[in-house]
Parts: sequence; structure tokens; C-alpha cells
Amino acid sequence: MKEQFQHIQESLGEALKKVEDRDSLEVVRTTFLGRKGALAELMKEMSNLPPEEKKETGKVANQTKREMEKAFEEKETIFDVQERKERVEQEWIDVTQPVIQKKAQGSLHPVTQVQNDLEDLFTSMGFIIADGPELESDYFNFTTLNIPPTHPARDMHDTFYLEGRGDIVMRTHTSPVQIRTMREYGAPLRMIAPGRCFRNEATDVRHEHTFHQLEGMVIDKGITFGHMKGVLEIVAKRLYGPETKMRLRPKFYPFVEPGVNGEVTCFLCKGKGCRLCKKTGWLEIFGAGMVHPNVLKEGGINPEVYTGFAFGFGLTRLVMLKYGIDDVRLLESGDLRFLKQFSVC
Ligand code: FA5
Repeated sequence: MKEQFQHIQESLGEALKKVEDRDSLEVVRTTFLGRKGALAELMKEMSNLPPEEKKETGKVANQTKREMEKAFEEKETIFDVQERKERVEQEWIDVTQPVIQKKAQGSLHPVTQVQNDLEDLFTSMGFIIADGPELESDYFNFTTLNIPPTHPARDMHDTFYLEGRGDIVMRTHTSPVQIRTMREYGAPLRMIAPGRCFRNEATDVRHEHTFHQLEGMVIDKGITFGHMKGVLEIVAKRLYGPETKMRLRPKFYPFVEPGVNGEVTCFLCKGKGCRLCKKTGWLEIFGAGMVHPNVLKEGGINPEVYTGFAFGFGLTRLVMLKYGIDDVRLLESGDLRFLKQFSVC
């Protein structure tokens, strides 16, 4: 019987040499090592052996089985390695190829879009674009604008102060840029200054603690209230169409004299009165007026020679009006579901 085991083992060796693919390998496995294969059948016959031969033959049988399985696995490994090599060759990657996957692209915030639009309009009328710091000195934010430390007008702009630095505030408006620009460029001057402002507000649909304004100023010889009204009407109509109505009403601002606040018809109710416009039909979008002589002096400009007007648009409000947004707080919320509606790159 030992010879029979040896014979089966040799036959397996011969069969494996001829195997060229996985299918024929499987056939060899079932023929020799399967439950009903040659080896299993021979092992069954061992039960007929006399007891004294059984032990010795059993050892040979087990040894043969191990060696046959090993031979089979070695052949199987050759196929495994070969297949892996083929796969690696097929999956070859050229790392120098440009990436074809489309990248997620962001877009401009609606406030930036309206700001860009207004910058185009104003620069086309000869205005320069100026800039100033968001963390501003109390001196530029209030004092130079004719609001001395004890003046009650400071109550209109409650803001955020820095602990231990009473002389520095988060700017409450873009008006301090008026002074900075006058000091830098002198007269005549045509400038706008868009930027972020901060106020300690009890927030609601129209008031946010962080919002944007767009400041503007024109200084020259002979500038009148009529020039101011003309410019502001151009802006209102550019923003909301030629049928837009604008009205000016007297309002006190310490840095202008006379001062006005400017309103346009409410986009939501078309002037009928609603929650957004507090049932008035009008939405306030800017403050404006003829530059106060004290402010011109602070800017280093002689009020006996030059006059001018200044205005401050609530840029955030302009955006609300343009897109029909009925809650200002959405704009600074950082909520992408909201912002994606305005995606223009
Ligand atoms: C000012 O801030 C003045 N500096 C504007 C000015 C400039 C007047 C030059 C005269 C000459 P006022 O506080 O009214 O004014 O704000 C101007 C605009 O900013 C308002 O019409 C409003 O549209 C917007 N605004 C003010 N507070 C908020 C707020 N909390 N949230 C959103 N928008 C606001």
C-alpha cells in the first residue's frame, strides 16, 4: 500500500506540471485531494489492513497527504503571484496625468457680489476705493467725526470694546475712513469705502451685530445738496431698477449738516407695509448729508474753500433688498444651504 501512496503522490506531481490555468488546477485538486479523490479512496482502504500494518501505513498516509497538499499550494501560489502581477500592470497609474476629477468650487458671498457691482458703478463715476481698519481707534471712530467723548450721539453706536483698551473699538461705521482718506489725499476727493462694521445690537430681522456698509464722500468747490441727491438716486436706480422710489428725511448725524436718512420702497410688500418694513412701506438703506465743517477741518481741508457730501449705505440691507432676503441674520450665518442659492463665481 505504501507504493500506492507514493504512486498517487507522483501522479499528482505529473498532473500539476501540466496545469496551465485555475480551472485545470481545480480539476487536479478534486481528482487527487477531493473528498472522493484518489487519496481519500486509498485511505478508506486502510480499514481493511491488519492492525499491525495500520499504524505504519497510517503514518505514510498522513505524510503523503501533507506533501501532496504542499505541492498543490505551491502551484496555487504561482497562480496567485502571476494574477497579482497582471492586475498591477493593468492598474498602472500615471502620476504625471492631470487630475480629471472636478473639484468643488466656492462662490462669491452675495455681499461681495453687490459690493463689486457698486465698486464698478462708483469707479465709473471717478471715485477711488479706500480702506480702513476694522479695529479702529475711538478717536477716528467718534472724536474726529464731531462726536467728542461726552457727546450723547455715542449712545447711537454701542459697540464692542477691547478689555483694558478703552481707546480702541470695533468700528461702528465706515465713516472713520472719511477722515483717513481726506488726510491722505486732500481735496478735491471722490471716494468710497466698503467694509465690515460692528454694533452691540439686540439682533432682529433687520439688525445684526456684524454687517457691511459702503461709505462715500465727494469734496470739491461748490458741491451742493443737489449733487448728493443726484448721485444717490443713480445708485438706487442702478440697484433696484428705474421705477425705484427714494425719499430723504431729515436725520441727525453729528458729522453732517444737514443730515438725512435715505429710504427706498420695500421689496417685500412693494410699499404696502409688512413685517420687514415695520408696516411703513419703506426701508432705510443709507444715511447722508453735507460734510460738517468740523469734519473737513479734522481731515485737513479748509471749509471756507471746499464743501462736500458724504453717505453711508447699509450694504447688507442693499443685498437683502436685491435678493428678497427677509432676515439679515442669514447673511452672516455661514449656512451653505442659504449661500449656495447665490453661487456666481
Ligand atoms: C451711519 O452709520 C453713518 N455713519 C452713515 C452716514 C455716513 C451718515 C455719512 C451720514 C454721512 P446709520 O447708523 O444710520 O448711519 O447706519 C447706516 C446704515 O447702516 C443704515 O441705514 C442701515 O442700512 C445700516 N445698518 C445700521 N445698523 C445696522 C445693523 N445693526 N445691521 C444691519 N445694518 C445696519
